[in-house]
Amino acid sequence: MSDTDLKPRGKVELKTERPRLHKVILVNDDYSPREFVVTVLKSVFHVTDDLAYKIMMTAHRRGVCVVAVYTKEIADTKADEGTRLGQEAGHPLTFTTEPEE
Ligand code: TYC
Repeated sequence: MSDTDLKPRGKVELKTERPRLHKVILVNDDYSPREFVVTVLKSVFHVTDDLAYKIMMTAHRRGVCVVAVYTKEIADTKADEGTRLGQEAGHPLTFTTEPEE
């Protein structure tokens, strides 16, 4: 018999944690045309015209607006896609991401 007793002592708690969600944030600027921002929001985030307009106007008035929340990888991909569409059209449109609390 070995000297090492490997029997588990006490209860082992198995916790499955949900992956932390990340916010995609639309950042206001002075140059991207409003209609262009609405078009990008609709194509990348599949929101209605009405919601896209509200998100754009919130960012326009307050400086930023949370567009949606996703797992980190999807949030980063969507933020990059929106920012890239702006760059390709010559606009400084910017999306960032940050983890939810
Ligand atoms: N502020 C821009 C304008 O007046 C419109 C705009 C809104 C740009 C939201 C970016 O995230 C943005 N043309």
